[in-house]
Amino acid sequence: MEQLGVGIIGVGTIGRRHAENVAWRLPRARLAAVADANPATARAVAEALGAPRWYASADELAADPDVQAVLVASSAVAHLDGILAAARHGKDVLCEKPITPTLADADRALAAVAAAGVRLEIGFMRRFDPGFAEAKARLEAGEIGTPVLVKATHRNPSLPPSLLPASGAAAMVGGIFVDSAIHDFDQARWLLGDEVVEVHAVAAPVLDPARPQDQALTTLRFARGGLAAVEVSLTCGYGYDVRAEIVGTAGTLFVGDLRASNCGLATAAGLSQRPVVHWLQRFAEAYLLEVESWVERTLGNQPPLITGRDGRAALEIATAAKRSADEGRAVELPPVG
Ligand code: ISE
Repeated sequence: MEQLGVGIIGVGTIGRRHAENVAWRLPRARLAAVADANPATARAVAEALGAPRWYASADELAADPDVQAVLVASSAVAHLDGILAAARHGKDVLCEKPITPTLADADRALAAVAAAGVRLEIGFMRRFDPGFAEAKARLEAGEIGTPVLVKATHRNPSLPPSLLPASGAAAMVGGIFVDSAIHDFDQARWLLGDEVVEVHAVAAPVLDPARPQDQALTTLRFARGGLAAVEVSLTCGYGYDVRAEIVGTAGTLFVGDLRASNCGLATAAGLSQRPVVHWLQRFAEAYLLEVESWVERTLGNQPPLITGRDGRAALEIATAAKRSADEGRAVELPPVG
């Protein structure tokens, strides 16, 4: 059976999950190598998962002849380096969101990918979540008439490590919008099949002015008149809560379930169920399906499903939301060429 030799750059939280999926759960892929800025981490993951080689740099991994395709899962500030390394060595690449923290770097990445003639896929895993994928299919089948409004709820129990000052997130210029809300922005764009023309956002570090913004509300207006309302909270405390409603002229589709399983508890004190507490838990199947799709499309020489242009579009919305929140005004986006 033909297998794709996959090299993974960045084997922290999400990169480790991708490496496990490639090593254990995807027969058409093999873990050819891993790289991490922390060599000890790269070595430990390689040894734990049976990867034959490990590296301390993106370029060394991308140069490895057994690495046929590169998965970039490093911190967002290192995504450009990973994409450029893959392009330099002629390797197709799947890059986690955001494509890069800034639009200028996104344009550099897209130019390098185009010049090298390699394929760039962006890791918006929600599109592979069975619930969201069903909603998209039923929406396209006309079950709710014309979709006109998307309402997104996206709550983390606490501030993600990628936004903590110690993580070097100072370079994450978009904060809550580029790191977190970007999923909801891509989701709304994908579900409505339309481009955003206006963004209006408010955000606040509600708990402590010295901390990064941890609450944000964003309104999106689309070219054909559709709207989206996106709520992101990074301090909800109770679990990891991602839900959406897609309102159409003939009905509404609902997506999302906070329950970790269908096991509940009933006592004299009342009813209770355990919530989902982490995005790896909530989107475990989506992450596996996302990489499986990328492996199959790469082996089949097919174009990316979620393109670099999709990645840039979501980043443009997130960047505009950050600007809107900072400047206290709506921000218009240039028409899509
Ligand atoms: C994290 O990087 C993710 O991608 C999660 O889906 C999101 O909920 C979280 O806020 C981000 O930090």
